[in-house]
Amino acid sequence: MPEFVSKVDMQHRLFAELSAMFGRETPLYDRSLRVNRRCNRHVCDLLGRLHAGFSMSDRELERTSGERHGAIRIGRPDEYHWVGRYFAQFAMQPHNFYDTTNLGAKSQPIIATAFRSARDPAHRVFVSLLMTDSFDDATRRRIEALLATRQVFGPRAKELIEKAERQGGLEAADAAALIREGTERIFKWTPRARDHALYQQLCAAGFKIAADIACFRSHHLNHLTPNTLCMDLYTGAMKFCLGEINERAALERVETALLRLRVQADRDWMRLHFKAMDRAAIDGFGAGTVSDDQIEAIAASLLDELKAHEVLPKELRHSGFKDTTEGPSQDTPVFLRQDAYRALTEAVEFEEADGSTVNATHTARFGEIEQRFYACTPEGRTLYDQCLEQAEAAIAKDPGLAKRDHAAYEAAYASHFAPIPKTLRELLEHGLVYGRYWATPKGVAARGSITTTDLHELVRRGFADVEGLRYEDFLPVSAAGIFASNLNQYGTVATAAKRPVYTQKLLEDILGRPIVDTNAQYKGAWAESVLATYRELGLLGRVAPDERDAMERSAAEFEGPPGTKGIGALAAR
Ligand code: OOG
Ligand code: NI
Repeated sequence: MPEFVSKVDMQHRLFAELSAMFGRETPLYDRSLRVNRRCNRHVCDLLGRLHAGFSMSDRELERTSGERHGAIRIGRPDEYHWVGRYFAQFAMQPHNFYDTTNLGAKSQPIIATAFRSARDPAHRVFVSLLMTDSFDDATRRRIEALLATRQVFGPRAKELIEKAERQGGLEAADAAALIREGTERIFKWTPRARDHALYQQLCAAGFKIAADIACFRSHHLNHLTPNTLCMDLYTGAMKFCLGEINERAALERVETALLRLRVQADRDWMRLHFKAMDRAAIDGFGAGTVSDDQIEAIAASLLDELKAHEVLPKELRHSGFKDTTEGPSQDTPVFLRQDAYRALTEAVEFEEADGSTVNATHTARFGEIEQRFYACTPEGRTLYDQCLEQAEAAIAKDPGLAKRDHAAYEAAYASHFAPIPKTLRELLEHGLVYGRYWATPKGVAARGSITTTDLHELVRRGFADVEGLRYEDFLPVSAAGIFASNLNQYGTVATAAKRPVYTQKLLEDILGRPIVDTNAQYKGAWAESVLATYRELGLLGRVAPDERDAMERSAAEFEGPPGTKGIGALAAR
């Protein structure tokens, strides 16, 4: 029997190599990783004082910092199909259907899914498909004609994928070759494009997204996004390094971020941010304190390091850092927060049909970063959407505020998220986020004498414990905003005579595989853990039969489609 490489190991290697590739292509990405590393190091210094016993070596920090999400944009359904088969070899399945064609001012002619592992996802890729039928016939024909002449998946990649499907995996040399197909061809940036006239015409008509996809020879990564332990620390640091704010302003932002973190970084925060860390180890940390002076010292030390090593030389060109962070306000730990340095203007050589070349530029690849929080229930999502809509409407009335007075902007933005509670316990008690529950030794010892089945009461009395489920997916509105801001073009209006309606089924047919609905997965993980908790506490018999049935149905669904296992298998760790 041949020895196959584990698909999850292949996934880690693919993303490590994509990260190295992207760093070579884009030096600013590498610098942003270094800035993030310095920020995270200083966060760990603070956490070490706040949680007596916590420490993290540089090596451990590096190991926990490998998580990435990428974004690629595909032009043809058959290419999209191959992308699905490619990622399946890395234990990544399509999760959720995103339709950005109907988001008002932020609409793009794109449908998408995100590939990730169902269980304990490490990396993800947001894969978009350009819907050429949302354009008028003439535009559509030109885009499709150009797309028809490119081949991103070469014979070698297809052969390896077919072999892996046949065998059920790949041996080491083939696995390495499949990863190389990704880093050397499929996701590699090439500064070579085609048909400058079409490029200009598409851009001028407001179809930049189509130009970005159709005129290039590969599915280059648009961005590759690392995680940060503290978004506001990182954005302050990056704005300083890019020369957008002076040292005094930077110090103020960095100190503010650390002061907030001192309050926010409780045990639940630790569980959320260090998902590989042993639960018992986190519970065993003692309560420490961090004085204002110590925070000042940590902030000063970070600024010194940035000044010495990371400030971008004046002559290196960039397009600046965004002024506002996408997602919830800094004090609202739901979904995810994302920010970015703006898309770089890169030299591109267009090859024309007559063999001549045109030197031009293209602006699309940008430098995103994110911080992930708790997964919302449908009720939580509705409340979040309402808050976001109000916040965006208010901010639109004074778009210059964030630049003029960042603190005032933050306060105004946060005020619209006030209806959402700020701690995990409150979020759970209001049914706004999903948790994973388990019985404590104290609870198991009290088995027989416990009478309540109220989960929150069980947690309050120490009979059960809970952690929040981390949000592992994307947000349609943020995603659309990301397209718009990095293309610097809001809203692409469909020009087709009859506006098509796109369905999940359509994308599933293109992929030839089902798309996982992650809401059912989060709910299933919750239900499975609650049932196990009741069972261990001897309370199953007290749960109303219809409630129990519903939970059992959710838990069963959560196993997911064949070949996948739900996130909840984690509960067994
Ligand atoms: C993908 C946009 C979606 C995110 O973080 O929401 C995305 C793209 O720009 O191609 O990456
Ligand atoms: Ni992204």
